[in-house]
This record gives sequence, structure tokens and C-alpha cells, in this order.
Amino acid sequence: LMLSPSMMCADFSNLASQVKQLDEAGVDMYHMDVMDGKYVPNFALGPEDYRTIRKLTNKSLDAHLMIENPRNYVEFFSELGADLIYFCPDAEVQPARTIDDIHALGKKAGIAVNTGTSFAMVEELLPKIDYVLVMTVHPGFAGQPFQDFVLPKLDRFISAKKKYGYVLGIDGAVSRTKITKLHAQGVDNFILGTSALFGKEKSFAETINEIRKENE
Ligand code: S6P
Ligand code: MG
Repeated sequence: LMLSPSMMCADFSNLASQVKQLDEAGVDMYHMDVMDGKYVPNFALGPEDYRTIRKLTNKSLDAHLMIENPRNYVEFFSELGADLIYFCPDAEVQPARTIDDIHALGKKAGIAVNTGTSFAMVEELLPKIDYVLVMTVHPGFAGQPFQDFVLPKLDRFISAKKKYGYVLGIDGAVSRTKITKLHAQGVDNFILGTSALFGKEKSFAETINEIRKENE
């Protein structure tokens, strides 16, 4: 079970203490949403946020690139300290080349499978990638409704895991109920935003401990 807090949901007026609390709560990896206002109708974490969070923790950071032509920016995010780079294959002219570039930088490569991207559209890339992130909301914003219609597609990624050996995650409206159900079915990594972790009465440590217990 991998638990990855989505940092665009953090309280940026208390960023250092938020990261400290998340570190101490034992999260696995920080999820860093990057949006360009073009590929998705919103802007999210930029290089300054990235540098700041990179300084505040020794844990791994991903970069979830929701941007056009992501290949132009893999080196940029690699230098900012991303250990794992997800991109949207449909935003790229030659997605297989982007994967090779990420690997050439010594980083893990992931694909983000948007709500409108099918299993078949990315199947040939699966032998090359380390991580798959199936979007369970339309990319762009926190706090959106879970898209049940992607579940049959998620099943196909769960089945194909055995063959290709990637780490499978879901991102978007990931509640504790969804974690319990989908972890049992074979999902490994859960992106925690407003549904499960941020803006709650409970401390991060309490929430993370409870989720780990529920999914032992
Ligand atoms: C959405 C983004 C996600 C959100 C996450 C927030 O475009 O990629 O990582 O930050 O969905 O979580 P929640 O529970 O508010 O949907
Ligand atoms: Mg994300």
C-alpha cells in the first residue's frame, strides 16, 4: 500500500509544518500536480513550489504533468528533483520517446491515463513504463466527483499488472472507502487529496495510521 498526498491540496500558508507532519505520518511519496492552463483548465504547482517541497523532505516526489508536449519539460522537472515523472500520453506527439527521455535522466517513468484515455490507447507502452496512474476524476481540479465509468478500464490495468509489473495508482476523489475496495482488488498507490486527507479535523498521522490499519 502506497499513500501519496496530493500537495496542491496542502495549506500553503503552513507548508513547512504540513510537510513535516506528512513525513512523520509516514507517507510514501509526495504527489505534485503540474498544470499549464492549456492541457487542463487550471494552473497548479510551479517550479518554486517544487523547489520548496524538495527542500522540506527527503522522501520521493513525483511530477504529474498535465501539460502539452511534456517531453519539453522532463529534464526541467528532473532537475527540480522529481524521482518519478507521469505524463499524459495523449498530450505527446511521440509518447514512447518521452518515456525513453525520462529513463535516460535516471528517473522512473509513468503514464497518467485520463478519463477519456482507453486501455488500448496505451497498451503498447506498458512494457516500457514503471508506474500507471489511472485518473478517477477529469484532470484539472481537486474536490471533483469520482468517475465510476473508469472502473472497467481500471480492471484491465489490474489484470495487466502481472504481465508488465508496473505500480498501479489511482488519482481523483480517492476516499477511504474507495481505498479499501480497490486495494483489495489490486491497486497499489493512492493519491490522497481533499477526499481522504486534507482539510480534516484529524491529524495526518491519525488518518494515515487508520488507512494502513484498514488495509493490512
Ligand atoms: C486532479 C489532480 C489530482 C488532485 C486530487 C485531489 O487533476 O491530478 O491529483 O489533486 O484529485 O484529491 P481529491 O480527493 O480532492 O479529488
Ligand atoms: Mg494528480
